[in-house]
Amino acid sequence: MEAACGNRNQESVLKITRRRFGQLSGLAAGSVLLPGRVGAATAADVLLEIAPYTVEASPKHHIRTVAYNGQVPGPLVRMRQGQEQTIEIHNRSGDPEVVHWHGLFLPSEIDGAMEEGTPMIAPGASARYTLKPDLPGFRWFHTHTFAGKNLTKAQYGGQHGFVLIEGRDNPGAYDREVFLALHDWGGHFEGGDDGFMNPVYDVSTINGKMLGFGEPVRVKQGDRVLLHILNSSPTEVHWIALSGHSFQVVALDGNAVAQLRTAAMLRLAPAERVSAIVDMSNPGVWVLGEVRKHVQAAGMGILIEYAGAGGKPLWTQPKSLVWNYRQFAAPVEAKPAEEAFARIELVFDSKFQGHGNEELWQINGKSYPHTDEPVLNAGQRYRLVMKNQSMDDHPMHLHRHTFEVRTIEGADGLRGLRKDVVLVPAKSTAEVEFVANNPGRTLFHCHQQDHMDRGFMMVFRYA
Ligand SMILES: [Cu+2]
Repeated sequence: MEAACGNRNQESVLKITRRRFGQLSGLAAGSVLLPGRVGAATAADVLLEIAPYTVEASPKHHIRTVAYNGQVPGPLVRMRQGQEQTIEIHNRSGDPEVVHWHGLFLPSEIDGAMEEGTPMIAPGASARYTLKPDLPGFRWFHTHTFAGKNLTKAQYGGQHGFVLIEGRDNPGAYDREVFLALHDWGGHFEGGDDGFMNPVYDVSTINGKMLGFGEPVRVKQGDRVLLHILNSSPTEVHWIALSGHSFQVVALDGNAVAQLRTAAMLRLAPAERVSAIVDMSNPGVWVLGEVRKHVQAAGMGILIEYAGAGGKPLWTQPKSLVWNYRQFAAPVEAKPAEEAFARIELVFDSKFQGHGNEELWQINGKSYPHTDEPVLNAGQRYRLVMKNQSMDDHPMHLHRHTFEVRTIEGADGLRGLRKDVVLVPAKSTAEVEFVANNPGRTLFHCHQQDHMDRGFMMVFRYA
């Protein structure tokens, strides 16, 4: 099994010595392996340095941002289930920072959201803690700060990286893994048809590079490649296709799907992950990229190049956008019995504050920090009934827990669709269930940065 990013830097990969399993390994372009303090009695397993960095998306597109370990995306962090990791974070940026471990089940004090009680790391300061990863799968880490009107800060910037938690057994039915992060840059607010202000972007990248400017993903005929795709965009849903190929989706948000399905394209809302196997059985040079032409034209694409193939990269424009969650849910005969649950009703809406003004987002008529704090009883199963009365789709994220999607996109009674982010379509109701199995303050929010900044957050607390 070999891990790589599309634009990997061969030399930096060779320099990596995995002194022990689970150590930070950086595999993206220009990756730097920062050893623990040399000579220190206990070197950290994962060392993150937050510092200013310039992303060279193309020779003409240099983006000044803040990143982890001098690379975008940040280093690939591999951990093993149940094996304790020491994390050390140095903040060499000019702003207080916090690192959220998205999809892990950590104590609130280190989960990485100040709303849960994780301390911010002041400029020039460091943090050090240990964590024990549970449940294998494709997770990620990212900043969890406020951007407001500054569309270079928080998730608009370069602070995101992959986490892969390896299970005790690895089925290994693939030849190699490739990690891809979708991102949008250079945003500014523009008034939409609805009168609301929405961010629009100049540049879109995969692993920090615009289409044609990164290293291709190099494959051989007959390879089975496991793609781990993360949408780290601050606000945008993305649609991804690989011309000449299809995706066998094996996991959503790192959790194995109940039903393996082959898809012509993938849809990823902000913070969602899709893991999919691609059979490399169609030699050539192909584009993996955004299906919508204007987004691909802004740079969101990467080349998949077969050994020995040459010529112009090929892209076939799909005619329509196709995706639904329910195809990956359990087949009817495999559904487990229903369990008792308590309902938590949540109504999402926005408060229009006049043309050209940012709207305020509300849950049950209140904006964070004034939102309700529902109290959870440990061990109880809860159903979040999310009634989205707004005109926007929202990628809703629950920290520190996995939920099961039960109702979405008009489909009811779904089982086996386990996620930590779900895109709730406009003017619809979605329902998810989770077991309150991780006491501590738990943030629930829309993952769209401008929406969370405008109050679309609430905290659950345990009795
Ligand atoms: Cu939202």
